[in-house]
Amino acid sequence: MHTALVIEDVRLTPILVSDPPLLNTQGVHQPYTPRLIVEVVTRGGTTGVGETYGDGAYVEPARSLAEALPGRAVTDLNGLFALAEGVCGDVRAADGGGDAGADDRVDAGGLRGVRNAEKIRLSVASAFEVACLDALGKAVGLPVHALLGGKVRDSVEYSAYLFHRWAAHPGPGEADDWGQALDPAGVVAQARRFADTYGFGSFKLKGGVFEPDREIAAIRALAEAFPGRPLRLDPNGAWSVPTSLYVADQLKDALEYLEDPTSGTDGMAAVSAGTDVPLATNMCVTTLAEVPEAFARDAVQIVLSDHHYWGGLTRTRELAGICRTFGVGLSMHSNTHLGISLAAMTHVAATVPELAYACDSHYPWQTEDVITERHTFTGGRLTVSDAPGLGVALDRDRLAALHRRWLEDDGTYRERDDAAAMRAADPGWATPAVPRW
Ligand code: GKR
Ligand code: MG
Repeated sequence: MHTALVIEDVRLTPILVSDPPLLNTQGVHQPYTPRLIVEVVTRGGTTGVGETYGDGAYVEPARSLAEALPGRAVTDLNGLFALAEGVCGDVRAADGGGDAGADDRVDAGGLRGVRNAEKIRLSVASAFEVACLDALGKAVGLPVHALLGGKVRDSVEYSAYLFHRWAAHPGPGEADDWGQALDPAGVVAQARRFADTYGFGSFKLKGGVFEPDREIAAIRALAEAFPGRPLRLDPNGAWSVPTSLYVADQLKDALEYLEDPTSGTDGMAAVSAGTDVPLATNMCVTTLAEVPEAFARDAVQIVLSDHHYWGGLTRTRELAGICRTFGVGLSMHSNTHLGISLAAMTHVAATVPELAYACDSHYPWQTEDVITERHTFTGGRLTVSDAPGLGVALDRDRLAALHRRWLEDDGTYRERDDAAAMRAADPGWATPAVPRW
């Protein structure tokens, strides 16, 4: 083994990142959201970085993996996943006391599909995999995309991620300068600012917030304001099959795809059978176990991969191969994330030939970061970095400040809970059952 590539130390830094009041079907984003930053330090003195979800269910198994990793090589990615399976085996214990029903739970209140032990383990291991690839790339002087087989494009297209939103979180605190967007005019104004500032040419609206006709009107207003531009609507499974078919029919001339209109494979298959509007998902198919049935029943036409929960960059490429085999499209999902994950998304997206849709990214909503130079979208695209590794550097002062915020938090924000945030404005709010409409 090349000793310079052996892992000497692993550092974990849980942080809280500020987040604007973006609405979804579960409630509203909290003022702060948890993320976990992983650093892998080699004997050769190279540090690689990774990032993943930061709720307790992820941080606890990450600690076990961090302890077990020293002594292994950053090249041993297969060994990393085997190790994760061994040392993070008991993730259910970290996920609510070993409840046997944990496999049936949904993630983030129902926004990210099934929540099971394997998915949590992969989401944890993904940050270590990205950190190993970053360290390896830096050590040998190659960008991460080269370690994944080489880029097939020099830039990656992203879409504007539009949200209905409030002007500010309830209570004291500073508001950003976006203002509220609670109707079609507000959504169009937000889209215009995204287009003017970042050059985005396609638009995704987070739906499931208001009754479907109001969201249909928002998409119609976008279609009028941006004729011919790809538009997507994602209610996170909030609609029944008949409602989904109604929306699909109303918007069939306007939508590039409809994302997770309804919950579950049965529902998605029924919607798919009743419309020609393609269906995309980051909820119905989020694990390999869900692939065979969903693909056999043509329940989804596009999988929105999230390298965190699919287990990293090499496994995202395996998913791309599976999608290619079955003629299913591939694009990329995003949850609140920082610049390390955006760099990782861009490297892997650059290596997948069939990626034919602009990827999602929450990044423009995140004004805080842990890297020294924020990514800049130009013409709606990010240039693929050819610098060694991911091409990002940690800003240690920022990292320390965001970690301090996590340390000082009384537990209110250490778990993402959009329904709890909604209760700050509406004390009677309960997590809505699906279908809502
Ligand atoms: O940030 O509110 C949100 C989104 O709803 C997010 O949680 C989802 O996981 O971005 C995701 C999606 O596309 O469904
Ligand atoms: Mg989605």
